[in-house]
Amino acid sequence: MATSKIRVVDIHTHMYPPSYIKILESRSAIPLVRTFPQAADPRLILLEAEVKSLEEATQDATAKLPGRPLTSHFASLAQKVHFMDTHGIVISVISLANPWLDFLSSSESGKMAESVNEEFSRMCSEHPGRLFFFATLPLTAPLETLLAAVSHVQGLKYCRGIILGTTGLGKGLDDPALLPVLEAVAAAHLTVFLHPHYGLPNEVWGPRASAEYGHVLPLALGFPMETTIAVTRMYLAGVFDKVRDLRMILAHSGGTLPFLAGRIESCVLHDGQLVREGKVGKGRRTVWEVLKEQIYLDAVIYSEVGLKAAIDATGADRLMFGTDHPFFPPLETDEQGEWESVSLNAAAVTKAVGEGSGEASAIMGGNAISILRLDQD
Ligand code: 5CU
Repeated sequence: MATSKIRVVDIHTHMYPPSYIKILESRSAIPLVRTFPQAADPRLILLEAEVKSLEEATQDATAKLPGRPLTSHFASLAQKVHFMDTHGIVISVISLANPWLDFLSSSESGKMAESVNEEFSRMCSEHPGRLFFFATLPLTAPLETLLAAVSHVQGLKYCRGIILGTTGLGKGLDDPALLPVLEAVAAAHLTVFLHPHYGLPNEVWGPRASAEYGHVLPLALGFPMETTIAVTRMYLAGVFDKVRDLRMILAHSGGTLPFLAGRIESCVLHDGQLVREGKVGKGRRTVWEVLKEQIYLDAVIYSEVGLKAAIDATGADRLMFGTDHPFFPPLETDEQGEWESVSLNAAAVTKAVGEGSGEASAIMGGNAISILRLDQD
């Protein structure tokens, strides 16, 4: 990456620690890891959209392989550091990848969260100053366990926030039962990194998708729409007003929020029910205001067009570079070399705000260092 003198920080970068991979290997429903005689690497199968091809490959050894190869990039810390060094990344804020602990029973998730968070903490301590992490919460556990998990991760030296999916306790992020958790997270000064996993229902993609369109529809459209819907529900439920100290980084530059915020605003203003119920009166913070006051966006959008919309929506001082490593590896060049998915995001920043500009330096690392306190141990 052409980023001389800039301290590059990657805030969107995942891992599955070995203990988590073990659980996936033992499972028969997604998420799971499965080996196939025709492939060298095991396959990591995560998404609902991959279930059909999993069934087909299980029955027919000539069928296309489901999911994605589970390479060393997913679980090896040495590989993460090699990736950072290859791309000039000085600091990474690592997080467990989707679907986190969502599939564990309420009796299992508390213990697993504790051990995964300790494992991330240990990994960070092996590279002091270079690695920080977003912790994982046991969302299927009882409230008491969840709140204890927030206290636990607050005390972990390298923890700077929590990674959160869109399901919350099972009913979404506008669920009033989730408020005590969001309040505890905000009070602990932990930034939420909101990340999608479930996308949209499979039927939306049509009957040709599984055989012909690869992962494009669920990843390019399902993920961003999921984030957009989750945050809009939070906004409509007044969650941002109820938890004013809540700070959220939205994955993939906020899904489609920067583009759709104006339409959301207009729909609110013109909604008879909301107006009748007094929800559109004086004192209401607009979506735009919430975006500028409580939301940060990552810069994982791969083009300057999307990035400019993100900058317009929240301000260049609220955007943070990310790679989405270990997802989107190069398919035709060496995985140990430079990744095109990374250079696309870096180039988008340069094209949007100008090479060597103060804004470029802020987005590529400066913002993350100050927002996530990465210059403090
Ligand atoms: O390629 C994928 O499926 C994914 C995923 O599951 N999670 C993610 O963060 N990026 C890509």
